[in-house]
Amino acid sequence: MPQHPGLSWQFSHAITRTPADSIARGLRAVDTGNPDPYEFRVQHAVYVGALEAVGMTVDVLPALEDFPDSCFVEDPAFCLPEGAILLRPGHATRIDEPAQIRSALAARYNTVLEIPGKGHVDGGDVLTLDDEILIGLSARTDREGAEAFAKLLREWGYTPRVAETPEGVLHFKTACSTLGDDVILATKPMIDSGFFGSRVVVPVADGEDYCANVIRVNDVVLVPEDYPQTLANIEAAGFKTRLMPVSEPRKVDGGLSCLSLRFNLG
Ligand code: CIR
Repeated sequence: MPQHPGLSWQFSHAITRTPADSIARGLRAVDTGNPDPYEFRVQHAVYVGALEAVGMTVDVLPALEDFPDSCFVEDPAFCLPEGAILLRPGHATRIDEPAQIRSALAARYNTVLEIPGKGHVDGGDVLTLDDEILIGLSARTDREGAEAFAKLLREWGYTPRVAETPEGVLHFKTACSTLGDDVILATKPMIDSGFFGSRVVVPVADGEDYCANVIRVNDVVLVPEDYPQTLANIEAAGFKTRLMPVSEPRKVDGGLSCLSLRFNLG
């Protein structure tokens, strides 16, 4: 029985940040060439347009040259209807990003908290479901951060659960996404992990792992282009889709969820 139906996909607002020229030296696990900042900004504008097309108000923050990965605004904060929580990203070059996004959150929320202590959490490791919030331990999110974050979520009446992100996966949500209440898109290792219990799991096709990161926004699922089999699986599960160009964010391990903070102010 969902406790918060629509929590993971019904949104009124989003915050994004324009990619800086410095995105060309953004972090990546495997070097397939630098993203082109101009082309990245074109793809970012398409993404913002897609969020607006489903009825969301989108705040587009200015580029921050001193923070190459700062267009991935999902990582420094987490948003719920009750308020926003500033996180503590786990990579040294990103640790000051929460301070850079605080005022944009304060413009939309009366309540902006910080996770206490010294632990680390990247927003990319947090999967919101209708009945619980999964926090994946990863190279970026440690046990201390996950537990401190979980405590705040409990105080707001949510049910957090700490899980292990599969080996070699950057973020928990690199390998799975929510498609709807009780419906998840996930790679095979994620499915095999048993994290998702009795929920419906739509599989990511073999060889299409990047396509595990999609976003359901109101009545549409935004899906990276070039992954036809996974697209077909999502559509066969009954979801309306819209394809997004992602060649540039992909070069720096960024997916569609990473490019926005999405929230519902009613
Ligand atoms: C990083 O490694 O931090 C960025 N290049 C990519 C961040 C992707 N964010 C996410 O999955 N939430």
